[in-house]
Amino acid sequence: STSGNRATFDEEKKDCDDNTAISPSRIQKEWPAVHRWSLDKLINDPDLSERGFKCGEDDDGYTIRMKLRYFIEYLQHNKDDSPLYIFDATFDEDKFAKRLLEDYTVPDYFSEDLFGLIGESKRPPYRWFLVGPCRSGTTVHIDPLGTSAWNTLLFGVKRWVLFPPHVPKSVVKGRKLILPGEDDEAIHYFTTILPRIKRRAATSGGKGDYSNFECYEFTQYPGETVFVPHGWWHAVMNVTHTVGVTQNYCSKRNFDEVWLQTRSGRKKMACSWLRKLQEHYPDLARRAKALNRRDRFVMWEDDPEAQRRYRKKMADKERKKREKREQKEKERARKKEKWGDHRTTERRKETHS
Ligand SMILES: O=C(O)CCC(=O)C(=O)O
Ligand SMILES: [Fe+2]
Repeated sequence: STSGNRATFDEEKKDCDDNTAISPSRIQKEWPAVHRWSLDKLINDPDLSERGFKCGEDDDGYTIRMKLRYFIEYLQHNKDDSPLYIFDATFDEDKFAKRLLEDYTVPDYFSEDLFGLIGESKRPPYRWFLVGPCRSGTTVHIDPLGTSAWNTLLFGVKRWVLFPPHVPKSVVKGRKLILPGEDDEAIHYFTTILPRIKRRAATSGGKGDYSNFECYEFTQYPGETVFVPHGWWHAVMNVTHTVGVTQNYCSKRNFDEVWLQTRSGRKKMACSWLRKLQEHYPDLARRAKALNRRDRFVMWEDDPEAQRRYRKKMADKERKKREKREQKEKERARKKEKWGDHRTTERRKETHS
């Protein structure tokens, strides 16, 4: 993180109220969330303020949670270049935090939800409660499993950029435009890398990787919903503190793409999904099977070799996890032996006496 980002960011903030290209529609006026999801209300919300929400991962990929009350304090006081961001997909499993589900409803446009056939506990994560401090963001990516998404902002301001699927990964990532030692945080992407990408696109004469280059930049305000079509690259930066919600979904329109990615990305789940589709949407099950025939794709349950590989992979994963845990415990024990259990308290006592 370079402090240069901060300066550029403050500059950007001044002129980000243009509203170009894709104009999000104002459709969420009746949600209770409109009144409940301001920072002032959230910090005093009896159902939410004491609940832990996922706001990051440690170096080993373990979830970091923080009580909402503490996170909002952190958000208001931190000076981090790229702050933590609440991105929580399991609030519905908490007896109190699941109240959030009463605060909004899925917009009519996006009501079809074919993964819903699979059941809450088995389906891939699909809805996130988002609380983003100013300057936090999401680096450029495509959403998983061919899903499309809607993203509604209730509080604050977000800056977006979208690239159509035909723009190559190396271009959207700015691969050849990043200098050694530059970081890959969202704020740096918006302030530095994206302008370089656009400059390069403008000077490349529409040749090579930059042929048909397109990107759409716009600013999202409270009450507005952004639609992210499947396969589109996108990045987001929180221009102010923000609160929002996003859901990913599979509908008839993106079914083919979702099927192709799910059958190989979630092999076991794809089998039970196909059975459910067969029951409730026979036309889609036919489409899935036709795609399998076209590609000579063999489903997991018909493929003993894949099952063996899968079991081995899971066993390896489990073993690695166990080893890591044991390693951590050893380290902890070693530190305890070296410093004792209450080093800081003891020292404080000494200085006071
Ligand atoms: O609101 C954001 O930060 C973007 C979220 C997003 O793109 C995602 O969840 O995939
Ligand atoms: Fe996304």
